[in-house]
Parts: sequence; C-alpha cells; structure tokens
Amino acid sequence: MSTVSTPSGGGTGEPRHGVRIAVLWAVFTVIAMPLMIFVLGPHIPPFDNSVQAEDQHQVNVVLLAAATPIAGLIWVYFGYALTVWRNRSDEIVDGPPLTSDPKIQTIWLAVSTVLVLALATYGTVGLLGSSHGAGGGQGPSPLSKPGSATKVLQVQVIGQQWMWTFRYPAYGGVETPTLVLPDNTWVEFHVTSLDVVHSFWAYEIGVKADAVPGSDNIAYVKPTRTISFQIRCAELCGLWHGHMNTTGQVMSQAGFNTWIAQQVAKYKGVTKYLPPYRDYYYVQPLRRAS
Ligand SMILES: [Cu+2]
Repeated sequence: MSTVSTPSGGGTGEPRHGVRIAVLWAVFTVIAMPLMIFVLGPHIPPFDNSVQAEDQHQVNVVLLAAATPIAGLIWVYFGYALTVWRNRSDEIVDGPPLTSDPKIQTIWLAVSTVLVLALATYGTVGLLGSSHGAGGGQGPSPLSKPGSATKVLQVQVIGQQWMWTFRYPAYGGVETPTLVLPDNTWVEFHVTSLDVVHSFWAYEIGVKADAVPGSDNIAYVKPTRTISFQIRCAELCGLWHGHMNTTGQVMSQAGFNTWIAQQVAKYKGVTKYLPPYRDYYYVQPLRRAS
C-alpha cells in the first residue's frame, strides 16, 4: 500500500507541514532580505547621479525588498512540496482531490491588497510630497515640480529623425547638438519633436520623457555628479531609431558657464535665423514645388 503523505498534515503521525514551511520561509527571508538590500541593492540602477535617479534607485530597492519574501514563499513552498510530497513508490497514485481553502484565500487577498495599496501610497506620497519634481515626463502642466522659489535652468530637448538638439532659452535661444548641464542645478527639460514621436531617455540621470510633435513634455533633473551619460531614443521612430543616441555631460557650474559662452559665440551667426523660442513645434507641411 502506498505511504504517500498528504499536504493536510492532519493525519496521525503526520508532521506539521505548515509550521515547517513557515520556519523555512522565515529563515529564507531573514537571510535573503539583507542580501537583497545591502549586497544587491547598491548595484541597482540608476544610482545617485541626480536627485531623481536616487529616488528611482530607492524605489527599486524598496520594490525588491517587498518582493523578496513573496518570491521566497513560492520557492520554499515548491521546494518543500517537491521534496516531501514526492511519490517515491513505483505505483502511480492519485493524490487527494484539491479543494479550496477559504482561510488561505482570504489571507492572500488581504495581504496582496495591503501590499499593493501601501506601495501605491508610498509612490504617490514620494512623487507629490517631494519638492524636486520627477524625472519622468509629466506633460505641459507637471504636478510634481520643484518649489516655486527654486531657480531652474530651462533646456528644450528637440527630437527629430534621427538626432537630438538642445536649446537654451536663457542664453539667447542658442541650439546645440550636445547636451551639457551644470552640476547641482535644477533643470527643467521641455521635450518636444519636429516630426514623429521619440522618447528622450537618459537613464543614468533618471530622466525619460516622450517627445511628441506639438506637445511640451516637462521633466526635471538635478544632477549631483559630474559625469557623462548616455542619451537614447526609447521610442521606435523609423529606420535609424537605433542610432538616435548621443552622450550628455554634467559639468561644474564654472565649466558650464565657459561651455555655454563658447556655444553662444560659435552659433551666433545661426541663432539669429532661428524662430523665436517656443516650447513646442508643429509638423510643417511640405511645400509643393510649383
Ligand atoms: Cu527617435
């Protein structure tokens, strides 16, 4: 006769499987949580190159910490079930019929509801309660922005197939093919496009905003390290989408002042022919040759 034990644990001489699983799960969690937070956590992008990147880094670590016990419970349960409830006899036997367990279902429903609502509250409070704006594009009327007294440097980001241009309205509206930002300064990106939808993505400084023709998409960043960072287009935008990347630079304030003065002088002859600064562009219809 088969001696396969059942998950119920209620029979005579049957070990208390629920308690065993709970203990194994607790041991896993106590070991895995510090490893996730303190060993893996510091290696999770986008690091601390800007205030916004640091926020995103923290959120990623919190999500990882919250997910660890949940993943652990699943792994421990499967490991336990595969080891303890394995059918070791040569005989193929059917297990007892599966029935629902209202207690476990209620607990799981309650725990997952609390987890999701707690994380949603954490994210919303972090986004709206902060005084430093978000690195994600928020459209023309951002809800999350730096305090009104904060001085910001406006930089317009213009996408087009297949390159980026950057315009500095505070410096005579000069347009440059490279993005340079001063360190420790609030930057307000106004992201738009001349043709199709692109996406301005500089993950190392925690910025990502869609570039949509006719739209002014605002995102904020306050860089905290003098680094070079990748700029990529994150929206499939045609044949050379994959080549729509460049490198940006965060410089000291003095370095930025020197650089922008050079750009103003270098593009003086061109800047005067540019249209006045506006925070969006509309697609221009092609003029037919007559
Ligand atoms: Cu693109």
